[in-house]
Amino acid sequence: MSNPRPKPVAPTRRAFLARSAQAAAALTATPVLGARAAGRAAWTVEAVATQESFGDGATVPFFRFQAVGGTAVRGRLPFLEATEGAGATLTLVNRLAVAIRPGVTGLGVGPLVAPGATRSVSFPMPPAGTYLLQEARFAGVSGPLGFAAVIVSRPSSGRQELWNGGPSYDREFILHYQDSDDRWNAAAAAMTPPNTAVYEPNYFTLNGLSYPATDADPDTHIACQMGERVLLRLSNSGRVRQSIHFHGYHVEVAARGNVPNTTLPPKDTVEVPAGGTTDLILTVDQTGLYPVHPHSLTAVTANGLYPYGQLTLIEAV
Ligand SMILES: [Cu+2]
Repeated sequence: MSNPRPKPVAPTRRAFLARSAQAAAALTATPVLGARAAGRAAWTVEAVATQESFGDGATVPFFRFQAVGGTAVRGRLPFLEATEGAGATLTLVNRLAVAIRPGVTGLGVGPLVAPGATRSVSFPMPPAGTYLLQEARFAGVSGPLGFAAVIVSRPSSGRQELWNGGPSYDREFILHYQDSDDRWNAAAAAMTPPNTAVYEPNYFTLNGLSYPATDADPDTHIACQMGERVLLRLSNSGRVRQSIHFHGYHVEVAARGNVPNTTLPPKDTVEVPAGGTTDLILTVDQTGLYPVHPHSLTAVTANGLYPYGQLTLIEAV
């Protein structure tokens, strides 16, 4: 009541769904072997096995999408962006010993990519918003194992706004949350199926990094200035439903799952469901250094040791 917000201007839900359905049909219908870039965006990522070190001294096997060539990154993860409606071509190089399959949340799945193979899939960029590239063959497991990349579809207006006529912003940060049970990772690294009946996550990453590396990376250390509107694109490919807590500020929930929010008031804790996205606007109304972290304290540890994991800081001057 005390915080009137501009009413979001959005496509109707029907129009949004229709356009998403078109994009989904295109993604599944046009896998192209060895294709050249058909449109304005061409991204190449490799699927690789990695060994990652954590603050408790452990080294844990992970499976990652890794950016190749001119593909952008945020932290350890590829970052894929293009304008809505533009043609996008994703090329996946599979360096693993098992076949995998790329998928984009809300759009569909691409072709199976055999071990050692390279395949491309082309699709029109969906309506402006935040999406996830995931590994779809082992859905439900591959996120905790480390596979993820954020895809941002920019509005055709070319403005710094979430969608045409939507909330505007001065700066943007991509914050992707993943939780992992290292027993699952160890099983997968040994080419055996994880015991999916038991999931007790003990390692937690933000853009593939854990604190203090998150705070050292300018893409997760949220530096901003008094008076700015900062867009935070949160997403989650772990299994834990995250409740991200802000010290110092209340944030506006701009959209959840790319559906504009018209009901929730400004909040200091926001939900990011497993497999979901939540776009926030932080209006910088005070200076200082403020933590941002999941409200579940285990997520701010490395196997119980504090403070590591999915902690980062807002630094407002
Ligand atoms: Cu706190």
